[in-house]
Amino acid sequence: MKLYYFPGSCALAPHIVLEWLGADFEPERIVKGDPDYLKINPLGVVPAIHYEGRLYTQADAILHWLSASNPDAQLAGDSTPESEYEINNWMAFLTGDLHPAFFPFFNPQRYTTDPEGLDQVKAAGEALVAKFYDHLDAHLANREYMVGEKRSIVDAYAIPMLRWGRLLPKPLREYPNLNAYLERWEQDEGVRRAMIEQGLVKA
Ligand SMILES: N[C@@H](CCC(=O)N[C@@H](CS)C(=O)NCC(=O)O)C(=O)O
Repeated sequence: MKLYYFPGSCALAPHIVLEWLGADFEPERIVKGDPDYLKINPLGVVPAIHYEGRLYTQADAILHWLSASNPDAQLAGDSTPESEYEINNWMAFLTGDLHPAFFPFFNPQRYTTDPEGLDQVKAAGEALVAKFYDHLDAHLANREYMVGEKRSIVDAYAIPMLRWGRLLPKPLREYPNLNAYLERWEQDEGVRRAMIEQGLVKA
């Protein structure tokens, strides 16, 4: 199994889950726009996993697939309709609302043809992230996990989404619950192994 990633990207989420599962896999670092990678994944984005002749893409689908392939680990709730809803609800929020809210900040040139307008696009992205961070910060008050009482694929995906917050002008510590949650998870053994492998922290 090969995991394609850019360091610190949303591919950190499946990387963490693979570490939690103790999976036998090889992380492969990609350079954005690499023509060889475009032959493998024409969209050029990560994460992607190559396994038994097939390419698996889309973080949400990959995380559910990893969890379903390793049911004993119970990384996607307890299979009740209520827990399924909670997992899917938060995955949709993180992958469909929060992640894209960062795009205008990271890649403002994709959102305007006016070179003078780049700062305004970035500011609009920051405002959107702030709205979603407020929502998450309220959710995480007095909670150890994003969903229920044990770790799940939602925690794995929340971690890179909160690490990105450190790149924004507004300090992450202004969201006390997000900051505490992230600092706690960054001490987790599997999370640390994934971050070390991606070169994000020192061993
Ligand atoms: N919908 C995709 C989005 C993947 C995505 O945008 N990944 C980012 C890294 S976090 C990426 O590869 N960006 C490179 C680019 O947009 O060129 C998913 O959830 O997997």
